[in-house]
Amino acid sequence: MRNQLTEALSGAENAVLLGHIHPDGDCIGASLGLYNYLKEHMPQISVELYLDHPADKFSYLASFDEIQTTYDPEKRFDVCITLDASDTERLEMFYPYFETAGRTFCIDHHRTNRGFAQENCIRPDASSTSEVVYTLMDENAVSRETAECLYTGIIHDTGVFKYSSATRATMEIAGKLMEKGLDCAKIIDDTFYRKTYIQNQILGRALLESFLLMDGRCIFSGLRKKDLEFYGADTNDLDGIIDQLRVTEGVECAIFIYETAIHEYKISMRSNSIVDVSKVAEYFGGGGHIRAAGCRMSGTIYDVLNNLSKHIEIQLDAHGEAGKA
Ligand SMILES: [Mn+2]
Repeated sequence: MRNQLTEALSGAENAVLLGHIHPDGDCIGASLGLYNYLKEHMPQISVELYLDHPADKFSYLASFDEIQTTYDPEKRFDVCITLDASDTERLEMFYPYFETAGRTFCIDHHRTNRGFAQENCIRPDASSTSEVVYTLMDENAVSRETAECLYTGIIHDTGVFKYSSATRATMEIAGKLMEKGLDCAKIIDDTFYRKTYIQNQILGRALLESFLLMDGRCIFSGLRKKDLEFYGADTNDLDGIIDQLRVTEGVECAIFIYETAIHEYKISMRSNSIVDVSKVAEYFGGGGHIRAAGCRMSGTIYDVLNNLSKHIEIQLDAHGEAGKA
């Protein structure tokens, strides 16, 4: 089968797979899925996968132990494949592998991705990069191990098939992956719903600290570095906070921010039906999707909140005006 993937790898002796900084379930699932697939079906190519601190809860995925986490300046690769990274900055410390590779191929589903590689397979209508990766594979050649990786990725980027990004195509692919013999209920519980004690504590703290604004149409919560330190939480422990904020009754838009260094914040935004949060994130140098996006900002918690809320309010007001017309 010839497609963009086999074209990109033709004649290569070695290849490197890269994801984005703070890799999420989709990034880890898509890159490990492709890694396993290439090892199984293109053994003539030596493949390496580099990710920044993948969370241990994904250690049940095949070849998780083979993920490399530190950059080696001595290494050069014939081909570099990036997965789930919307721009080259998201490759962070592994960017030099991309820069020095003989050929580059980008596989992604972020709307804001401008196609930064020589070859690009960017499908903004796909639920996840894991879904895109599946379409580049020979269906019959997908092993149970590879299927488990891709299924995990789809689960994570669709909030267990709940977000509007989960289409009929997503469900059909997930169905084909299930048929490879996956214990889907266990995957969903273990990687999506199970929380450590610390994660429950920090979730509780974030909910206690939250407050409503814009007549209850927006909810905001912010955690400082010292809050994370108090609970012994790291950034991997913050998954799911934004989703709980989003389902607050009456809320259209949720914002969750946490401090990464003094007066430096990482921002996550979600919306339900009106606000295009990717526009807001892009304005501040970030990116994402209409209903889920993020960026980084500096200042105090209140500077960040004021700057974001201006942009959100404009969209809410414009929607209100359009409704009256
Ligand atoms: Mn993704």
